[in-house]
Amino acid sequence: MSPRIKPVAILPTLCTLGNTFCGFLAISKIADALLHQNAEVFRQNIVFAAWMIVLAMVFDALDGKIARLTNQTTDFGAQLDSLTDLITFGVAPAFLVKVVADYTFTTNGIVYQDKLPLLLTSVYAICAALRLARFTLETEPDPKAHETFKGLPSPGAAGVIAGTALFLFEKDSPLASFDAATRLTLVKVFLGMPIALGLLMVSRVEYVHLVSRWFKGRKPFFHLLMIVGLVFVAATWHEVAFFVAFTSYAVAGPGLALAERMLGRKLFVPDEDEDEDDDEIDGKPAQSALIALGSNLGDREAHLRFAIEQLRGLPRTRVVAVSSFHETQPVGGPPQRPFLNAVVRVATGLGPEPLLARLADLEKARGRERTVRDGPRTLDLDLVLFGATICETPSLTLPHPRFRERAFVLAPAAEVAAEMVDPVSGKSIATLLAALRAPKAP
Ligand code: PH2
Ligand code: MG
Ligand code: MG
Repeated sequence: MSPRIKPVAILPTLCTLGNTFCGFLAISKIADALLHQNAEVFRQNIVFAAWMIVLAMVFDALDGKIARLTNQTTDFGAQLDSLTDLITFGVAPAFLVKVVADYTFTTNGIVYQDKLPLLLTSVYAICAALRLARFTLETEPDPKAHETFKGLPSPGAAGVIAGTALFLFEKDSPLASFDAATRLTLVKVFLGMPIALGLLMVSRVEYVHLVSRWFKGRKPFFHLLMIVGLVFVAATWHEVAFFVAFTSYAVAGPGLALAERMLGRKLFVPDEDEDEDDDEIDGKPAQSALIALGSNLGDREAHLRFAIEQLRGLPRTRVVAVSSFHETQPVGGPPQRPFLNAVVRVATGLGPEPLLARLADLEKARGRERTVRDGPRTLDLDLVLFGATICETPSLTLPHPRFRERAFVLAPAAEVAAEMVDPVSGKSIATLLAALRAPKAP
C-alpha cells in the first residue's frame, strides 16, 4: 500500500486552515494584550481575539457545508477540522479567560491568584479535547444523530466566551462604563464560565443542531427574512447580541432537559426531514432507499414491527418514514393467506449490497425459509429503490425488477416517497401508481 495520503479537497481544506489561522491569531493577540500593561491596548487585543474566534466559527460552519455540497467529505478533512477546533474553540477561549482574569486581578491589586485561573480554564481546554475526540469517534446508530448533539458543541462553548469578552470589552458595550469594582465582579463571573462550559461539553445533555435546522433545505421566504433580520440585529448590537445568543444556546440544553424532567414529557421533537436530496448521516452523504416489507405467515403485524424496529437500529441509517400497513391479496405463487405489506423509507450511508445483506439477516431472524417460489413467508424484505442506482448482479437487481406492476409495493410507497423517481422509467412513484390503477387500454 502506498503511504501517501489521497488528494485533498482544496476548498473545504482552505476553509479549515482559515479557521486554524484565526485560532492562532486569537492566541497571539491575547498574548499581545499583556505586552504594554496598558488598559486600552489590552482591551483592543482582547476584542480582536474575540472577533477571531467568531470568524473561526464562520469558517467552521462553511468547511463542512462546502465539503458536503461538493461531495468531498474525507477522513482527512474530518481530522483536520477536529485538530483545528481544539486550537480555536478549545485552547484560545481558555487562554483568553485566563489572561483576562489574571490581568484584571493584578490591576485591581488583588494578590495574584496564580493557580485558580489556570486550574479553571485548563478544565475547559481538556473538556474541549475530550468532546472533539468523542464527536469524531461516536458512531452509535442514533436515528436523530444529525438533528441533535450530545453535549454542548465546542464552537457553542467558544461562542459564549467570545461573546462575553465582547460584552465586557467592546467600546460601545453597556458594561464599558461600569466602575472598577463592578467590572472585577463581572470578571469573576467570567472566570466561572469555562468550568461550566467544559462540563456541558462532555455532558450527555442534548443540543439542537441549529445550523442544520435553519439552513437546511428549502424554507419559506419569511424564514430568509428572519435570518437577514437576525444578522442585522447581531451586527448592530454585537456587543450584547453574541453574548445573549450563545449564552441562551448553552443554557437551553440543560434548561430544556430540566423542564422535560419536571413536566415528564418531551418538549422538543426533532423535525421530519423535508429535504432528502442533500441528506447526510454523520456528516457523510446518504442515499434514500425504499424497502418493501411483506408477511403472510404467523403474526404478520409483529413481523413487520420487528423489521421496522431493527431497521431503526442499522448502522449509519435513519428511518425517514414508515407507511401504513396494507392488507393485500397474494399476487402469484400458490394459494395462500393475504399479505400485510408496508414500505419503509430510509436514508443510509451503507451501500446497496451491505444493506441487502442486513435485510437478509432480518428475514432469517424471523425464521424465513425459502422453499416455494412466491410462497408464504414470515418476513420478506425487498430493496425496491436505492437512490438513482441501476444495477444488475446475480444477488441484486436495482430498481426491483417487478415493483412497477405491484400495487402492494407502490401504494404504501406512495405514502412515503410519492416524488421519488424510478431511474429506469423516469417516472415518479405517484405516476407509476396512477398508471397501474388506470383502466388498461383495449
Ligand atoms: N410478495 C411476493 C408475491 N406476492 N403478494 C402480496 N400481496 N404481497 C407480497 O408481499 C407479495 C405477494 C413475492 O415477494
Ligand atoms: Mg424478497
Ligand atoms: Mg417480495
